[in-house]
Amino acid sequence: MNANLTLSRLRLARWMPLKFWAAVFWLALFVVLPTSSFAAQLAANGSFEANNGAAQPGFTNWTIATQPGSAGSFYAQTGVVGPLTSVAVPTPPLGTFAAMSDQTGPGSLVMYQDIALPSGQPAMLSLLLYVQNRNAEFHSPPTLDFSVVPNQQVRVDVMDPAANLFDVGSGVIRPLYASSSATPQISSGYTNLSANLSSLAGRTVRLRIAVANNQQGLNVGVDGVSVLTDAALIQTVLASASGSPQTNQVNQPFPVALSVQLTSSGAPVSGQPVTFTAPSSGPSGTFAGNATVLTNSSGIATAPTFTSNGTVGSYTVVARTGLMTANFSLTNVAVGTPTISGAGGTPQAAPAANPFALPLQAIVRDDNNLPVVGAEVTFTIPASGRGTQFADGGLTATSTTGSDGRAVSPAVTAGVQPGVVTVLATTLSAPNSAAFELTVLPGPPAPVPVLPLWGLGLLGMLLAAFGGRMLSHRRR
Ligand SMILES: [Ca+2]
Repeated sequence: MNANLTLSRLRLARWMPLKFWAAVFWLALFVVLPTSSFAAQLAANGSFEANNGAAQPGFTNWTIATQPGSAGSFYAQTGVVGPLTSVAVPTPPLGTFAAMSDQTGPGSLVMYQDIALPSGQPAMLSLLLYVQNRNAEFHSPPTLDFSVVPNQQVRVDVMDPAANLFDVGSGVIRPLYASSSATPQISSGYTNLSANLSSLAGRTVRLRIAVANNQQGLNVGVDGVSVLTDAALIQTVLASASGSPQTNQVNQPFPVALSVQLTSSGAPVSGQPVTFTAPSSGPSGTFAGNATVLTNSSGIATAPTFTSNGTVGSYTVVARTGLMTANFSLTNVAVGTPTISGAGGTPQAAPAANPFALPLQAIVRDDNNLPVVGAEVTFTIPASGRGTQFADGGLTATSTTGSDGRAVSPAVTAGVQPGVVTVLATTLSAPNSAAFELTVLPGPPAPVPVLPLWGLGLLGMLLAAFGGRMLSHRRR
């Protein structure tokens, strides 16, 4: 990116004679750049949705190789049975298809993709892996040759592309997964496998999934392969989490969905798998569906509806992608406790000094979980709120709930200082508060009314002087 920028600047200096317009271009560049970030996803077709059809071998962007004489391959698996045999397997965790090995006889199968890791940038690999060994045990001789008996193993490796496809020696740059005699015969669904590949920046590496079997069938499912690169992403991904904190009665769906947003240099990252995990015992809850979801075009992954279990107490639900996590603080309270919760307008973002698109909405429920009509709700913007305020300039606003139990705040205007502002809503009968996350983005100020002519002239002079100085610095 820096090299391109410098090139643009040099070209600019050569052919743009008017300093004024040069300065305007500079300003435009400054405004546009943060939103036109380069793609951060290096893995292609990591969800295996582009393939040759259900139960067929072969995927766009992936290469499959088998040792001569092998039975089986990697197939586009969909539904709840194996692609070739009728063995029961989990549904693909992302989209309609997963890549899954299957076979009716011995073989050695490899599926791979070569990935160029940009130099000087972090790189994070994650994928979802499922293993079902139909033999009673694994056998891992130091070879993938299926003519070596017994050989019943699964490997995921980062390889040197120059190495033999079936190598397990010096061609393996980074072993990521290897089955062993201690590996459970059937994994509990798809599990997340992550690795930091930053030390390999500048190299082209080969991600290889390998299966050798000559004892019994061995189904290996792969989905959600992702290699992300970007310093900002690795540090701040999942910086924004909504649906937290939330309080809810036992055995009730939480009113605000749990969602996270992934960004890279301020731009959303789509197609990245995020897994939501609730505690397996004690106060907790259950998701209404698959808790691994892909981020959408806004970089947002939203979990299926989460319903509290019957145990009172506070707990944490974790959203994870690769090596990064975001936490949701949730509390289950007993039936008989009124609650207030956020029901709209969170999270949202607006450029500095601009209005947020949505008002804040809170919903108040009584001890039977029914909406409370006529409750007074107070919305409070913290004094440290970076200048963010309600339309009337105040930091607090009061609204009354309607027939659906909802109270709607007045419009909120973003302050001038970028950052996250947490607004709280409270009501007398409920012991908890509802939180709203508002992000003030750096960006252009609100549209200014047409400047008087003299104002435009002055602005032009300033830009010309400033832009000219920047360009002459560049030329040196
Ligand atoms: Ca998929």
